[in-house]
Amino acid sequence: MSFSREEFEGKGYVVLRGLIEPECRRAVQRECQVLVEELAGQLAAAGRISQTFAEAPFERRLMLLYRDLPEETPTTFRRQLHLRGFFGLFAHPRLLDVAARTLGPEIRLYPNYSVRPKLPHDPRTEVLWHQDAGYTPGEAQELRMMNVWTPLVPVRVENGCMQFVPGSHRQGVVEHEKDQHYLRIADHIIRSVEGQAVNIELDPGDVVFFSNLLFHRGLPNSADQVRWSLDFRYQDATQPTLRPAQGHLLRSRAHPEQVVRDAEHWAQLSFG
Ligand SMILES: O=C(O)CCC(=O)C(=O)O
Repeated sequence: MSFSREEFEGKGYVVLRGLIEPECRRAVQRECQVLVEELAGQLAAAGRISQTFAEAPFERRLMLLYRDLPEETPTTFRRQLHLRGFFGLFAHPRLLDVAARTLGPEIRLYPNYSVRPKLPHDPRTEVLWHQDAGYTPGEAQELRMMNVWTPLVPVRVENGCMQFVPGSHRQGVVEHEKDQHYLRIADHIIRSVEGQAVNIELDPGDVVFFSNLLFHRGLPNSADQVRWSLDFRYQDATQPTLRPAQGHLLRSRAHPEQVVRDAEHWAQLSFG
């Protein structure tokens, strides 16, 4: 399945099925398991849990670890992602090829890359209607970016898939209001288009590219397992990030010596 730039520009998103190979996904999942193992060790050492659920499946272990500590459940991992196994996904050649067709030859990983373990019935993980650009101060509509979202488990409405409003990226950056955990698009703007929302149901290996101006949200998870996913963003690296952090260069004709070389190099760097 190939990427259509016309579709991306028309709808504001494109789904590509089966793009990430099992080997790459397994490497990512192994690193997520390392993160969970670390948390289990910390909770056990602090006497906060009586068992570490070492045999529990990936989809359930984090949930079991925190079942008596709901307020403390991690909702995102960011600073922890400089582990070797994440590099193959963030710098996946096919993802970078797609990004290069729209953004050009200078591509950075924008300093906003996350793993989200969306736990069931946790209000802190219901991501409200927003545009990513709504979170960036200044001239965010000028940023040439492509967002990527990909799951490690099958994602449906029931376990908290994303919803998009097709074509909404053409409205520019709209008014956002502060809610308890997230920003959300002002009611008078979202109300008129919410009925057009589509569910973005994906399987492991599938990827969705979407505009940083697209109206989107992440539904709550009402299943009995963790909805593991990753979201990250590519940007034309000739532009400023409009954030204090500069991200990491993944492709460059102008400055090849500054590109993150490989997984070892990635693991020596830090978030930002
Ligand atoms: O994963 C989710 O539920 C929401 C993610 C999101 O809003 C994003 O990637 O911008």
